[in-house]
Amino acid sequence: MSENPHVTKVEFIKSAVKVPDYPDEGERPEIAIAGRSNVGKSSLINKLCNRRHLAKVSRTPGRTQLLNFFRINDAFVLCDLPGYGYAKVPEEVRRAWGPMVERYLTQRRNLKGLLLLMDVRRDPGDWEVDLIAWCTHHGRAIVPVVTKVDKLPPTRRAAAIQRIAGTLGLPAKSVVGWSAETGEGLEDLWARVARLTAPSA
Ligand SMILES: Nc1nc2c(ncn2[C@@H]2O[C@H](COP(=O)(O)OP(=O)(O)OP(=O)(O)O)[C@@H](O)[C@H]2O)c(=O)[nH]1
Ligand SMILES: [Mg+2]
Repeated sequence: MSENPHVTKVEFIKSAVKVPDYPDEGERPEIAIAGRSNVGKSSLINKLCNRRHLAKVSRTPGRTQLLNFFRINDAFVLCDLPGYGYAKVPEEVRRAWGPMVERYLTQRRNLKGLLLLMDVRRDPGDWEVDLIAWCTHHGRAIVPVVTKVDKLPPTRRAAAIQRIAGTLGLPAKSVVGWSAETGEGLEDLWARVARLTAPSA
């Protein structure tokens, strides 16, 4: 894998479900990675951190079922959230998703914002729109990230991103176009992460 000059140190901290089990990272800023199942959350963490197998990637949607915490450069924390909306996980797991993630989003004190991942080939639905509204209401910053742009020919990417931004009611330039396959969007994403985790943010 090519060098990523932004990353000097990456540590898996722990997995957790309940609030008392979250790692105590004090004031260290944290960013959560949210999105539908299979959208590429774990792949984004791996690419962002320049590690192949840090977060578990799977062709089988619903692989990540816990909150997974990673400490980056001793400076900030990434939290890989379980994917929303995968039908084939057991009913009790599916029912637990909402409360687990909602507790995290409302109670995690050092959470600075969310990367909201959406597949470039899909229209965002109510879930994404509701999550953005919820974050706005609760004062959590959102960075919209359109994933798997390598799946579309370059000539169709801008229009797809424009359409997704339009559905969300956001300016197209607020959306990061991303590919974990090619690394497209890496600099843009790092700039957003740096801004969110800056001491004054
Ligand atoms: N072509 C392409 N495939 C991708 C990209 N990102 C992820 N994938 C593939 O999409 C599948 C799902 O990726 P994951 O990173 O496991 O997705 P996830 O959102 O963490 O999934 P859950 O944990 O199940 O919610 C895997 O087969 C990845 O290789 C991308 O940018 N481009
Ligand atoms: Mg995952």
